Amino acid sequence: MNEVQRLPCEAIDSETAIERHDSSRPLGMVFVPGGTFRMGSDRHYPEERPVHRVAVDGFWIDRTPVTNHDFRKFVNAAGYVTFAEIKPDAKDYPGALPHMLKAGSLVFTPPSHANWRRPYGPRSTISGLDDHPVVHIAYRDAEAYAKWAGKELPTEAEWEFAARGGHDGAEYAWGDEFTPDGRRMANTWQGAFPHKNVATDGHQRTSPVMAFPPNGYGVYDMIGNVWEWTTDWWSRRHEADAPKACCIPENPRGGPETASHDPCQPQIRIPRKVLKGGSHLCAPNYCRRYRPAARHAEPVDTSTSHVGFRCVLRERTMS
Ligand SMILES: [Ca+2]
Repeated sequence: MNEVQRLPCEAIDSETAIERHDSSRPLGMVFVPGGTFRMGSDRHYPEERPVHRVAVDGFWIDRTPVTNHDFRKFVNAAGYVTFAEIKPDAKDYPGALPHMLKAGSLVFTPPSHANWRRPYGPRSTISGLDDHPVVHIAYRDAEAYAKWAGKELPTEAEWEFAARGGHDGAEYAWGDEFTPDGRRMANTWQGAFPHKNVATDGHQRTSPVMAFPPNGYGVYDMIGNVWEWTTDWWSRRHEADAPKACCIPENPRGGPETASHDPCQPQIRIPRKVLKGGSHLCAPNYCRRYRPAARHAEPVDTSTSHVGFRCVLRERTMS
């Protein structure tokens, strides 16, 4: 096992999110003071470029991704049914063969008909995975949970700012070294993806949300474990850096929905959102996206075994 750093259970908010310790501190959330930071990276994939300055107001963010325990409370209270549990409507997928229109979600190792209750297919359960991130969550499922909890989903800029933990411009959420002093800081993939997962970090699949150390803001699991939804529509690259400090974008919310479609599949008009943080499937030989600047395009109707989410609260929402 990896070096597990856990807080006492009571530190995890297991009650409804809008309940608070006092009038100003939402349970299970961490305050990220606002500021200006360098978003993106010029050292990796094209979609992370260019590095550009962005300003965000202060906000609260969930200390961990939403867990199976949290999500079950929502489903039970609201009677909610996730996207992966509903049979697709043929009119939403013109040209799809009838046998393909089945309820389900994508899992890295093939079994079909997976959903959040059965993350690895029909014979799997989430028993014993209460403190793991909920997975198989389509964008609208994440939105529905956030609304129920009295919260919102983060923008890409908010998410990346929180993930950096005050290490502006650093490669990773904890600094410039991937494994400082040989220590594993996040649940990623060790070995050659996809055939060999040696799991020297102790986890073949998802891990408990506080299994690795928090970042500088006291936030857990921003990197690795599961990708996380943000509200921004996908864009192929970032805006250029502002020529003057006066013109730095404040609280940017991404580009237009129409630009988020996949140009390689023009017949499919399903818009895509930005995912952040990488997952337990990210391996050095395949996808070095276990960094705050990394981003990935995900169609809003797609849910998989390595995508989850967390929520934020903005000051104006609280007032
Ligand atoms: Ca792992």
